[in-house]
Amino acid sequence: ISPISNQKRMLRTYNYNTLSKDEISKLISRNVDSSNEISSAVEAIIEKVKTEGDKALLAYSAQFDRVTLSRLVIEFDEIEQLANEVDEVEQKALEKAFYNIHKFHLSQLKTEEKVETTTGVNCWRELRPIEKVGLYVPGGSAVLPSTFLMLGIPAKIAGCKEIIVCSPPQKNGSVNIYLAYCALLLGIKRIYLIGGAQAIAAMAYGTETITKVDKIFGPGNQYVTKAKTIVQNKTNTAIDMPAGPSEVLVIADETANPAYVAADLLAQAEHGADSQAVLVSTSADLIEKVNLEIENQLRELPRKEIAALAIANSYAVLTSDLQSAMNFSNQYAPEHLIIETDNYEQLIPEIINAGSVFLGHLTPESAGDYASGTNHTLPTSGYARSYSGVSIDSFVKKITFQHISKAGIKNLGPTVEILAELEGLQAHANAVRVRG
Ligand code: HSO
Ligand code: ZN
Repeated sequence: ISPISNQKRMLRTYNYNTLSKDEISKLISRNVDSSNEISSAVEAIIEKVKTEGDKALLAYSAQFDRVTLSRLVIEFDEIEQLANEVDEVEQKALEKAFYNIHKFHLSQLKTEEKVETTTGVNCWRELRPIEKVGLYVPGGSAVLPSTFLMLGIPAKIAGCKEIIVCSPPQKNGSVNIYLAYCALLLGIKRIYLIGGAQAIAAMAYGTETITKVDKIFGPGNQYVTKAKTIVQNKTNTAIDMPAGPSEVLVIADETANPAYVAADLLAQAEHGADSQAVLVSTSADLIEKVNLEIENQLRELPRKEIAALAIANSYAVLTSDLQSAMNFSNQYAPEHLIIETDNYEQLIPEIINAGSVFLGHLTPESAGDYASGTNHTLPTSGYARSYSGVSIDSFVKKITFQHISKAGIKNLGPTVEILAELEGLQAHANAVRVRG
């Protein structure tokens, strides 16, 4: 696929009008494990955890985390001690985030009305929490206490009985103090020091110390994501979604501020070298200015090496109008969509595929990543076409109920009998007839 011009710029730029269908599908495809390399490594890890349990977990932390662990779990008294080390300003910030996320997620907990579908026949749904859930909190190149809040809060609100939390051990063989503080806020009593694909395997199969769970949640690197998809197929443990390397797509027109757009792209890029930050714009001039801004802002970032790799793995698309920009975005199905235009409202009905949307010039993705209230565990790699982000719904089952009265069975019975007979299922018809 040939980009528009010389490639001295940070972002390769393509012209939407000249891209063929094929080129677009190449451009939007990401994280395909074509050689199955990741798959086979992860299969081996899962097998070892399944057969050797805790012994395998300890061996993997020595191998992958380079820590020799004497225990796999941090208990509550140690959590309390660690949490004490968080300073007051940081505590307040974590509490504010907790409050907003809690408020937004609590509003999702709704009781549905009973429906009388026909006289004497009542149908309804009731929520029941998933009993045992496993939360994976990443801790590779960055420890993410915010992810702990994003998973722990809906799990608690939903009323899950057992909440297993796994996160990779720190170099000192313990847990990060901010995770400890989040555990206190959430009322979670232990944290397991297990990371990577081995944590997913442990929660799917259970080991001497880890309880097998009904559903596993949380983002991770490509190994973690692959492990989630494999255990979902092999066991009766479900997963939230295949959440892989993080990504953002920014739609911006000439009304956008290039410094804001660049900052948003870089916020994504610093997550990891495999992250992707895509700019779709109606203005060649804006793309040019954003490139300059990226260059300047990148220089100042502590994680500039990582961010630069991700930017090299990213691109810009020039479109002739906002509708085409939205068409591209819908095909890409981004985890995060930021719309930096004055008239973002007109575009809302046109959004078909996106995990979470940020509207206007003053709404950075970072707000949603941490503290506005929405969840940041979202479908990546095009899965926003068919998956939603994590919410209360992810932690509950919705069970349907029905009750039929005397009048109801008289009213509905004949319909059921006819349908049973036309399917040739006499016993079904009888189950109604004996009640008549
Ligand atoms: N952007 C990430 C979430 C995150 N950002 C955590 C910072 N910390 C995936 O939505
Ligand atoms: Zn982020």
